[in-house]
Amino acid sequence: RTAWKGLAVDLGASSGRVLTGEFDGERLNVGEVHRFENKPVSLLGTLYWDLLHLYQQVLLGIGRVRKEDGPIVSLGVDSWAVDYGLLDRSGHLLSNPVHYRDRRTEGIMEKVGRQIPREEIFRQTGIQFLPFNTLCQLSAMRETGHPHLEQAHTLLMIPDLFHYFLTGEKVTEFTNATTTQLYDPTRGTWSRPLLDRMDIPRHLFTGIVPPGTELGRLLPLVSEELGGMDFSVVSVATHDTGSAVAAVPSSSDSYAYLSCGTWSLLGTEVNQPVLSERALSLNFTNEGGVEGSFRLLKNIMGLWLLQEIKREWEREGVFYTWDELMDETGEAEPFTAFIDPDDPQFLAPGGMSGRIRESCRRSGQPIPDSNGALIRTVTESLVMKYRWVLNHLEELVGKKMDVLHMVGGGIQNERLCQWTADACGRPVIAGPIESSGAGNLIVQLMAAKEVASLSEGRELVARSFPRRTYEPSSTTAWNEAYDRFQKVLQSG
Ligand code: ADP
Ligand code: LRH
Repeated sequence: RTAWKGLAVDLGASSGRVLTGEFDGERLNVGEVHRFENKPVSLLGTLYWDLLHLYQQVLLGIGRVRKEDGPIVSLGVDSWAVDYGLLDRSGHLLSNPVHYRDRRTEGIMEKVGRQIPREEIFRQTGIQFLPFNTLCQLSAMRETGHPHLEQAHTLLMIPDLFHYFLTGEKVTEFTNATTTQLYDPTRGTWSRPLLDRMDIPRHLFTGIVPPGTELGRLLPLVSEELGGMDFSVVSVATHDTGSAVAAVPSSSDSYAYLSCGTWSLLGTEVNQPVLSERALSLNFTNEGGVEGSFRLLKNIMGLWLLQEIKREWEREGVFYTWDELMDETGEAEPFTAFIDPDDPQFLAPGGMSGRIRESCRRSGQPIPDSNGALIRTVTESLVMKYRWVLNHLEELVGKKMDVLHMVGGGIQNERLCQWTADACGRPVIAGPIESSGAGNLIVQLMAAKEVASLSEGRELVARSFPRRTYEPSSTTAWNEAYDRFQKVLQSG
């Protein structure tokens, strides 16, 4: 049969990619046509996403698709959550979107909490408290009297912004809408009480569409720029984590997932948001997923910490491949010092190795004295945090998870996968690497009625992508060190 062919644009915090997906009724064959760096730009003290660069690279990628391989049915864009662009009345972008790591939100979460009790915000939204949630970003704009808040007519999340550039349609897709901490999943609408009390204009917010909604065809100008290409644009699960979890190849209902890229997102799927006091005090989140499911999970600082150290060393002229970087840990003693990877001081870019060493010094632990020791401290701490979150997830849902599915670029780090299995004391199944891209394509296939349901889509992923299982070993050593890690968490 003629293969269905679609395009997935997956914009990650460290790189963007344009992927082709071909489905022949049996397997999904994913190919990478273009990958490009996503480097934020610091300008006059504000950290921006370089949106026009990203748009240009997306078009470049689409243009590289070989026309002779058959027509493209559809395209969908997914990206990181929480960030947005503001459009004026005539639909023009008011400014480059500000990066969630920009310092404008420092102290804002606490101020919001003084205006509206955390319990109330959590009851209404089910979303964890992170300083960069859209709620905090808009509150920061209000706090500083940013003129764009008054001038803006429409707010679009990053992937919705791309869909708008391609089709002219202004809508907000459900999975990403939930990450704003301004959406009420119980009522299925934007939370008017929260918007009003934070003095955020209601009119900024568009209608919400479920993942799999067809938005229309390319604008004539875009089609022209692409040499006459024409296809439909589908609003997929636009939150990259939503797409990644849609591609977790599991059939069991007692598994946890760990989406491993710039961020590490560890959780499970639930039918209803978990809004208990315990979920609030542990700061778990309930993000919207495909087929009305929710992702009960926690953000963990993730490979960002290693990315930043690697970048710092590159600036000093020391270049490592990811394998070489991890090999350095072989030279260092295990479990000498821990950090809490989620200490907010690690959120902003720059000077990461100094901040990590200082954190060890302050908590009275040995200061990592070599590159290997530093990488070991960071990676072991990250993996210990995985264990901590997994244990608390199990407590929240009241069941033990048999396996941990790891997906995303980070699974190319074999040591990370093995240590995760060791620390968590259970098998890790790693794959696929391009999970967000695969999930993006699965939702397009569901929209095209080529795939009937998410569970069928997951079976397709299981058939189509290689997976590797890591069995836990040397668990005793990790168990012994875990107490010390927890003490470091408590002392923070
Ligand atoms: P994002 O979508 O957030 O940009 P990715 O899913 O692309 O992130 O994952 C990026 C991370 O994957 C990098 O920070 C790095 O830690 C890891 N990674 C990428 N390539 C390799 C590799 N060849 N070996 C080991 N790890 C890798
Ligand atoms: C991962 C991610 C995550 C969000 C963060 C801002 O890319 O979307 O789910 O919390 O970026």
